[in-house]
Amino acid sequence: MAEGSIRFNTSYTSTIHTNKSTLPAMNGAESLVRTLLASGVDTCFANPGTSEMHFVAALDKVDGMRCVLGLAETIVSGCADGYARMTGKPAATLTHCGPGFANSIANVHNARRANAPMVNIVGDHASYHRLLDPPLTTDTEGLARPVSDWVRTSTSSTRVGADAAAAVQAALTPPGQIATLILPADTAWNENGEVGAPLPVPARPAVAPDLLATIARTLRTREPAMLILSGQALSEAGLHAAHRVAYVSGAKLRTPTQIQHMVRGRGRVPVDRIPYVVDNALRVLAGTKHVILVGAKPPTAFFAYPGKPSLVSPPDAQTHMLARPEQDAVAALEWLADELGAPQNVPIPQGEVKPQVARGKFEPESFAHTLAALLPENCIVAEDAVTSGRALFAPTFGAAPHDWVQNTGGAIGIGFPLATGAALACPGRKVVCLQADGAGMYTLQALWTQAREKLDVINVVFANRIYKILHGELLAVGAQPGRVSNELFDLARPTLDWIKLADGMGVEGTRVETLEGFADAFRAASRRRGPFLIEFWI
Ligand SMILES: Cc1ncc(C[n+]2csc(CCOP(=O)(O)OP(=O)(O)O)c2C)c(N)n1
Repeated sequence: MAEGSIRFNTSYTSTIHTNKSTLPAMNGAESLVRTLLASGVDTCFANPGTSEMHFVAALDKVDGMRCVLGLAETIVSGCADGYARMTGKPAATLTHCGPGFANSIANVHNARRANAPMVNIVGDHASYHRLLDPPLTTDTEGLARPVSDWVRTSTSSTRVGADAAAAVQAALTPPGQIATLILPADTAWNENGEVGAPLPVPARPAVAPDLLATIARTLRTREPAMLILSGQALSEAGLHAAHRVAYVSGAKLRTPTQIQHMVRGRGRVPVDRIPYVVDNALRVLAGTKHVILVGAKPPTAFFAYPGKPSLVSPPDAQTHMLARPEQDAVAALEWLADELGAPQNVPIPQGEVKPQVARGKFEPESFAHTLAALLPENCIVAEDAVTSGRALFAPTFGAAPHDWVQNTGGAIGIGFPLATGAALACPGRKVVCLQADGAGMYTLQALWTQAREKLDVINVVFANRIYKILHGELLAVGAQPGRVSNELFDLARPTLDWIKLADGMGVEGTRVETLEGFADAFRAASRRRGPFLIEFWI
């Protein structure tokens, strides 16, 4: 499709009729529900309050929206992220006024960093009431703006439908965006609501042929090159095309340190990520003359450290932007592979280490081999494992085929809700949540949603009872450990009991202390349906 052309996404519109003349009069809230459904948004993660009561009543009245309660707003947004990453379409979130939305922000930020489409509906005070400065009054738009690509406050019930349709359009605009629609309560309860017609979604712009030709010329020089693949390039088709390019040109392939969604496992192209630790990242990119970005940003360290570079590519390397995140990276890679004369089918290398259940205490590497041997076919891995996950990526290339979603924005506490949203999006698929304990404490309420919705999730908690990464970061910035840092990084006083925490929210669990114990527990959990938690005491 030509650059800038508009595609109408008919799959979302076929079953819903929006003919005004056939519908009785409705308020703004009902027009909102009907518009969301007409635009293909049929799942709503919610934590409502008084200003959203008309929306809740409209959800009672109109069939078709699956509503899921999250017991904190950051669960709501994390679930919507997991749902969007697995379906490619937005869920709605429903939160209460500025403070409720503010609670959701960390995981809205993570979703934005994953280019996940999301439609946030934020109820607010009625416009005339706001003037009196009641307690929940705040600058709701101001809170929404930094984590949203599109923000609007509806000004009348008649506008709500059209605004909601525009929000869905914004969310679906490539590469996937955050749209936040703020609804003063009177826009929801006033009559004269009108259902908004679904709006066309822009297609991914194509990469300019001249640019592709220039990159083909660069690759033909066979100077050391690395393609950094992100977003659409980590789909089956994207990886296949990138692998062909690498095969004919000798270019290396990597992903950024954080990935939003990647298909992986046996038979899929194994592409490792750029390591988190700066010195290791520098080693991986050393000698590279051409860094070719495919939906990715220039390779930048997570943090600055005294005396270390921020960019981990060599200073003399040339950086080329093959495809921006919103562009059609798959078509660009396919063109490049054909232009370079790559065969259609290039053999996919098998992982060097065979997946195998290891024995003994937890070690990141031996755990990775163990997990690789156990991951069920076609499962979804949701990872927020922090230091316990550092070695997971490469050994699991040899696992059964699976999808991997991960914390992309660095705001910890995404694993449980991401897994919950993914499980809701993909009934019938096992979800494996890999969650560090400190990060897990931010969003453990998602376990309750898993239990309530009977979701098929195996939650693995790495219980090291410490903010382990921060010990390393302290040294990395050149500081020394002391009494206060030890106190601030310690989670052992009192000890968190994950079995009891899970039990209190309706999720059964078991504690393991060895890799063989983990393997037994994981196999048993794989055979049953519904949520389960394995606390790995490490
Ligand atoms: C929202 C948010 N708050 C705080 C931090 C800072 N932070 C980064 S890692 C970390 C501790 C992680 O500990 P844990 O989850 O137990 O993993 P471990 O380091 O033990 O592997 C903290 C507090 C952050 N990244 N995001």
